[in-house]
Amino acid sequence: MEYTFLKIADEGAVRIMTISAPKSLNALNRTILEEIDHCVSNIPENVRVLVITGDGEKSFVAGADISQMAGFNEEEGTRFGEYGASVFRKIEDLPIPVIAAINGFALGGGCEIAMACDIRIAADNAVFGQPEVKLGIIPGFSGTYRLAKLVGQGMAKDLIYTGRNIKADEALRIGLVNAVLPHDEMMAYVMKTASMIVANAPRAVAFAKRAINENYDMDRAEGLALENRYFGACFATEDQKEGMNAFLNKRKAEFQNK
Ligand code: CO8
Repeated sequence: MEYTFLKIADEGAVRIMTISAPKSLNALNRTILEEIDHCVSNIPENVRVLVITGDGEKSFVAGADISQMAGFNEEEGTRFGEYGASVFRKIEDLPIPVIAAINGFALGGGCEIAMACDIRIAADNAVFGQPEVKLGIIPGFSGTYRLAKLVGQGMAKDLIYTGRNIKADEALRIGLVNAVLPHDEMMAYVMKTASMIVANAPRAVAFAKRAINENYDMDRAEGLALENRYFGACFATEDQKEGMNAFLNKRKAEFQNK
């Protein structure tokens, strides 16, 4: 599929998906969501990490497209929210890690797509916020759920009720992002993080992601039992044999994703 609003680039086993709608600071309209949906539904097997970023110097994603939402009635609003949330859920459920490379504004739906990623790395000019109540709506792409999970209910309520923006250093302090880098060093750090993941056993990384995601809403007994099942499943992989064999023979492991 030819994309109008996405630029796709592969660097080794890392796929970089750049959201590109410069006129609206990469705001998400229905077509962009459909393109993201298509992209994440068609990740080739050799890709081990997906990086999501925004085009330009200034903005990651400035939210959902307000001009498109302005005329919605209740049913259309519900459907748009449902669709966006389902696309973000696909990102969260990808079997490979997804890194958000946040190069500027991450507001509303922009903060929400970043929160659906596994790891968030921000440039020092990044600005985060859930300003929806200023527009008469609430975070509708799963923001009330994921923000509260990530930074705690108290801070999520503060950010969502006030609609205030926060800078990258505060986002780091409250645990919304993993790291903050000078703008021109951010992508190198993202790629270094991605390459560290790529060097590891793909099945083990995938099992770890599933265990963390799936035990999120479980109680301790269920969560630990789930982890134990994935742990056991690792021993049915060739990569476990290779990884341990390589360690014992003091050589670098050559993982086959098997
Ligand atoms: N939607 C549409 N257009 C946008 C958006 C947006 N979210 N953000 C920026 N733009 C457009 C501006 O309208 C402007 O267009 P034009 O040049 O034609 O006037 C262009 O991008 C550049 O923007 P500014 O001139 O405003 O640039 P500034 O540097 O002055 O300001 C800001 C940058 C602070 C990012 C500012 O543009 C802004 O506040 N944008 C809106 C941010 C926002 O409120 N985001 C949340 C949107 S709501 C949302 O995401 C809900 C998600 C859940 C949806 C559920 C569905 C029901």
